[in-house]
Amino acid sequence: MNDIQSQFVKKILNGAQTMPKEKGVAFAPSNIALCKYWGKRDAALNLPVNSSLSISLGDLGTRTEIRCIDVEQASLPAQGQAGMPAPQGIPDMVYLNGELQPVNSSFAKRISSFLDLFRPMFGNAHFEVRTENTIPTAAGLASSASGFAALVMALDDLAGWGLDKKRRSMLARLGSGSAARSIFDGFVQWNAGTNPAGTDSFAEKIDNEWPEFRIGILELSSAPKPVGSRDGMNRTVATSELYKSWPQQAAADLETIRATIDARDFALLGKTAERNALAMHATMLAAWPPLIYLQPETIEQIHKVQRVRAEGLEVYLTIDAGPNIKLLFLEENEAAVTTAFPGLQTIKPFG
Ligand code: 2P0
Repeated sequence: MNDIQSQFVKKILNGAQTMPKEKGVAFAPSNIALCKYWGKRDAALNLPVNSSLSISLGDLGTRTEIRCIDVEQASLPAQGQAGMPAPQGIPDMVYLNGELQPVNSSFAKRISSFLDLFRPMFGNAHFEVRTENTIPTAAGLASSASGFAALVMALDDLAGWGLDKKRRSMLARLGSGSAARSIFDGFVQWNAGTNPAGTDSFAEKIDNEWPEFRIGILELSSAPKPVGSRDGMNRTVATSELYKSWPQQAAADLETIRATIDARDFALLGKTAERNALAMHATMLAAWPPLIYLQPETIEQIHKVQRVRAEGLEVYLTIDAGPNIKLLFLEENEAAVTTAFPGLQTIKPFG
């Protein structure tokens, strides 16, 4: 974490008083983008090239508890430098689904590094973080989105800052871009913004519920990804000729999807979301070295979705930076879709 990020956090907190209670607790949902975020225009502030639109997954997400564990040592002057990394020897204690994560694990390091940005407000304390994912880990759903959203909300609860959702969204964005969207339920739009300072890049709720909306998770592979999405998007932006057309397509798709939510036009929503996801994968395929998240099973299921749709079943798909497929359909077709795709895990985003 760096100075630019520390300054940004200070600006967003805007002098809010930190009055730590015993622990902070929060839950944030996972989300699936219908119009994808792919590419950064600023790595330090995690600012996206394009705006994105997602749907949050109700009670599937991350629950986080956080408490300070070394308040006494924290007041020692040697540790009093704002924005400095955690002092040696007093690590944060990071638990994932009940298991203490090794200090050097990528999971614990990523969380500790994010907490470095907030440590000065807590007298440079260290934290115990307990994170529980209610998303089945094997489902291939990103946990960084709900993870960083829940972490920011839990920190806010611990400190008593009383941040509004816009500020929470901007802080969560620093941890992981898609976390900006996980601050909200239902349909969510993350506006890319244009301000280099990053103060207009945050998510907002789209106030429109669609109770019949269903998402089906088709788990095809739980093997670790060869390239994480952060490196993947950087490589795409740097090397893919096709990426040049992405910002324009994403902007148009977002407008269309937004309108289909208002108009309850599921067919156009599904078609636009599916095309958006495949266009994102096209930019990846055109990168060098090529980024191929799609596995043979993924391709097979893409063809199957096309086939059952041609036979009259209204089902569409979306795919993130991985091999698994998420199906989009309405309640009226739930039985038929489940029959066509055995083993599907169906989610009701609106409860
Ligand atoms: C999305 N993805 O809109 C897109 C679609 C993956 C493909 O947001 O670098 O983990 O932490 O900002 O949020 C995954 O990217 O990336 C993602 P960072 P993040 O859901």
